[in-house]
Amino acid sequence: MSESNDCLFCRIIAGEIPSTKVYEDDTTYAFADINPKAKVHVLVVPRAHYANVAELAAKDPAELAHIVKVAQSIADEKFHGAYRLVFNTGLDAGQTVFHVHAHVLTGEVLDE
Ligand code: DGP
Repeated sequence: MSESNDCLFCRIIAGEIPSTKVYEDDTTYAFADINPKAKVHVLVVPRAHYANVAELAAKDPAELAHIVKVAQSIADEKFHGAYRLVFNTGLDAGQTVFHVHAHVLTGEVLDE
């Protein structure tokens, strides 16, 4: 089975599984988290498959910087530029989908 058949987020990026799009460009896709932990909870992902943020940083640091820029622009639009950016990395840290994704939490004042 190919990576995109195996990987939930590859299938979302390919449009095989529906999602609520927030932003897209040639390299990056952003969509609403199915289980929001804040008023606005967006997942920002590279279209290319990397398992986690460390792999992305090593192989395509420009894309990692771009993901931060996309997160910033979402927060600029939704909540005067304030946001929390989380990359869960590893099963024991709560990573459940092994296609790197930035959680962007914004839209309201966040608890610590
Ligand atoms: P993590 O635990 O860091 O791997 O985050 C995975 C996130 O993905 C979690 O917050 C829920 C979200 N998620 C899982 N399945 C789907 C889905 O089918 N659609 C959407 N929009 N989000 C999903």
